[in-house]
Amino acid sequence: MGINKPAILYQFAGAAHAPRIPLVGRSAVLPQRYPRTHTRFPMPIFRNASFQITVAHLRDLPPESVAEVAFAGRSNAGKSSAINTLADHTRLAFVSKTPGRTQHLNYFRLAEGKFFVDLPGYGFAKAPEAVRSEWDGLVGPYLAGRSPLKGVVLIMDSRHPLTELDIALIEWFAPTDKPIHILLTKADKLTRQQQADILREVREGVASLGEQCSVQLFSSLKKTGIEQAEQVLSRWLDLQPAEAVEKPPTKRVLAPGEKRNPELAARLAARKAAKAAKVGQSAARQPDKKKAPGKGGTGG
Ligand SMILES: Nc1nc2c(ncn2[C@@H]2O[C@H](COP(=O)(O)OP(=O)(O)OP(=O)(O)O)[C@@H](O)[C@H]2O)c(=O)[nH]1
Ligand SMILES: [Mg+2]
Repeated sequence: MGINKPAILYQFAGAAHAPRIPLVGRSAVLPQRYPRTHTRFPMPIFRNASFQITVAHLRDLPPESVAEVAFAGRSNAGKSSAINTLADHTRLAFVSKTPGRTQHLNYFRLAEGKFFVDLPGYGFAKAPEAVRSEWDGLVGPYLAGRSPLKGVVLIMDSRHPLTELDIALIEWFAPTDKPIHILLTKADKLTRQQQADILREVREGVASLGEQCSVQLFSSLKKTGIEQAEQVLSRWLDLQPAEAVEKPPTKRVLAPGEKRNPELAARLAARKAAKAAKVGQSAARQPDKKKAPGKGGTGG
């Protein structure tokens, strides 16, 4: 089997005491085909996410956090991509084709005291000893003992779900009684039928955990599964859309009786006039534009 023999499995020390989760038949590598895409009309719930801090030692965990959700999973499964997708950002969390790039705990602030935490991946056999021991000293104790941690989003490549290490992580985290939400990501690489099969298979695989563990399909590439994930995570974080939207207003509203600075008012009026003139010009040009052959467009 193509699974890296778990070089870091020993880190899940509690695994032996936890109930074993039956792993039902796993599919081999599946052929690539793209499913229908969906358009997203997002709630702005995680869209104000901003990078907060990288944590390399437990003592540096942000004390102001009241609620956080950690993204765990194998190296290269798509954790950082999922954070970017949920935040509707292309480069918030660092995404790489090279496994093992996220090596510390990266905190992304969503609202006052609320965070997403991007964790280093596990199962990367080539990671240097120092990186692997970080799991021991940092990620393991963090997952087991961090009180603001509300739950774990476990990211799995939907073509290779529930690897030995994923199961070890579930068994190790389950005794905390905190919820686990599995994102079967890269779903764009499966057909609709394969997606349905994998979803059923993984649900059956974790059924013994009952409501503590939920499962869904996801694709950062095709932006699917976002609303479903948003619903779960905003509930965990007790985060309302209004709370997440903290952007300062772009226009300053004048106080009652306050007069606009005359110089600024003149500049604004000039800008408005220039804009109106530009719109008028382009409207006048429009009939000619229609007749011209389109450059690389769909018309002919
Ligand atoms: N097709 C497809 N590719 C994806 C998707 N999500 C992530 N990828 C790709 O998978 C690779 C790894 O993605 P990352 O988000 O960096 O994975 P990670 O789990 O954060 O990896 P580490 O930080 O190394 O543990 C990148 O090349 C991504 O572009 C997806 O939904 N569909
Ligand atoms: Mg990453």
